[in-house]
Amino acid sequence: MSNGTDAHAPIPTVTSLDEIYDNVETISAQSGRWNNLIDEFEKRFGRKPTHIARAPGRVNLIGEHIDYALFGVLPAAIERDILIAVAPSGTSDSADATKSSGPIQAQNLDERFQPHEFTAERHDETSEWHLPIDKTKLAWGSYVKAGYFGVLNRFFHHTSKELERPQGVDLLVTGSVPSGAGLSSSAAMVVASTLSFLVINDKLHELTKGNLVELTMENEKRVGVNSGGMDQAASVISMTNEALHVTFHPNLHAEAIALPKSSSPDFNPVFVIANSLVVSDKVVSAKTQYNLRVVETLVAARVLGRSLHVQIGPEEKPTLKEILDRWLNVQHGTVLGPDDLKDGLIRLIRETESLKDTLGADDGLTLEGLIHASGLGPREFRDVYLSWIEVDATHFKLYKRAKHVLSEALRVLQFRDICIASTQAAEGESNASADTLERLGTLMNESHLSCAELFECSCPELDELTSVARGAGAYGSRLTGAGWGGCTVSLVSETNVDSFIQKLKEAYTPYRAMDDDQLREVVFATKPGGGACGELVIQTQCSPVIERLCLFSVQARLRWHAAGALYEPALIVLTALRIFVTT
Ligand code: NG1
Repeated sequence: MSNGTDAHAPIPTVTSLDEIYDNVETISAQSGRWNNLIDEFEKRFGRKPTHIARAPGRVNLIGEHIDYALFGVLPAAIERDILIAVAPSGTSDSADATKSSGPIQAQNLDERFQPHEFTAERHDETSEWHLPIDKTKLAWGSYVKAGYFGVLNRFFHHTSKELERPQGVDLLVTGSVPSGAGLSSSAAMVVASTLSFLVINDKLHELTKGNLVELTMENEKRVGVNSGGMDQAASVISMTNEALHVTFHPNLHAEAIALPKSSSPDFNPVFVIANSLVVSDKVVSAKTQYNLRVVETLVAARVLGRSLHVQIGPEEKPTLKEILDRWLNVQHGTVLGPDDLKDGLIRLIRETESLKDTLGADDGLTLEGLIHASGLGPREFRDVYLSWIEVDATHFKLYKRAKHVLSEALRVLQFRDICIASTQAAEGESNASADTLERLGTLMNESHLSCAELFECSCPELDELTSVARGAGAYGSRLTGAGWGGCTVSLVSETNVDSFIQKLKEAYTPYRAMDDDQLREVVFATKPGGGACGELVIQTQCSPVIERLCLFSVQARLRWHAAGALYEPALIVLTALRIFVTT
């Protein structure tokens, strides 16, 4: 993470829902879910949870498949989240306690997801923990294991201290982020499970937010996808009502970007998420889709760099951003400012066009052609580019992938500029106009086209849904997340949100037979801004269920004060949301 204060801030804990959700309606809507989780936990495990970990999903507004090329992206956390209620169940008293962790019992409120029970093993006190994860099929328990594995090997490795044995844990999960929909349910699951194991083993205070992003990125790779880091950063470092410009090179850094607003609902932008209902399973299809794109963009970077006489060591696999920096002679560790980055990208896109044939033009290069273009020998090439990742392809489309990545990186910066200018023009109070919305929408449409035609990560349903959305009045519409299914995000004026959703229902065939509740599950507007809500307001206006949670948190605080620094076991909510970031 960057050296800004954001990277070094501790992971926050909160004790009431008003510290997470910013308006009474949301607190009211969410409290039933939280209370139900607590009650169900007690029914299943015979005691109350000691903590609840929360991690939100995210919508990526623009910047698709460029995080692993180390270019900046612009996601925002959404209200939908993963909650995990947890309580320790102790360590085993058996003689083998140093060789196996306490047992983990993981259950899910959704009956479709079977319970998982596992322990981690190690050869002796100083060896690595062993916790097999099946990468060939999608199992929700794998994400829990991935979080656990990371915590074990980071905090319980090479230790022989009696007290440092990992606790057994009972946990119960509930989630409102649809899976396989590009809203990052997997990262939310890994972040929440990592937080759960950290807090139960009293390790939370040993990590900063930056450490947590890095740890959860590593953890998620254990499930089999070489993800870039956008999702974990968005889930951990997010602020209500703002997007994040997350950059990855030379350090992970997050900048809060206020989204344009207008006092007139006609020009007040709202982002509407719509699920195509095509489930894209990133893990299962990784070798022909996601992981293949990771390899294609890395090899494209080498071939482009080589042609531009950039120095690349034989064992290195630099990303496109690193090649750009070297080509522009940016000093190691120096951050290229947004304007210089834009100029550099424009020049590199031009070079990519002139090197179209070397990069395999539209049809791509065979493996032989690829190795030849890389300038490496066959064995070296396999060692560097194929030994750590499984891919399956006859042709590798370097030109199309590089062109998408570079042009998408440029669009992110242009989108950021429009948001910033719209706030600055009105001296702190954003005043969006039709022109602001049109310009943002155009960038979103261009992004979708590039994903569909150059990066080939769309599908017919996503193309149809984005086109229906434009016809229904959206300024712009694009797929969000990895693609090949999942969700779209559309920019709509506040005035038109209801009619927009109604038009989608009429025009997108899978929505036609849905009733209102079903439709709300698959098409929803991201929350518009709302002021923070004080505790008193919640207590006087809320229903009995909310009161229970609020009172509980108040008692917890009183106990805190009464007991000085000694905090009695009580409900603490751990949240990845509402973390301060540098602007
Ligand atoms: P989804 O599939 O939406 O969670 C994935 C990656 C991101 C990013 C996007 C494409 C994971 C966990 N996330 O997001 O890092 O590369 O695809 O922009 O693999």
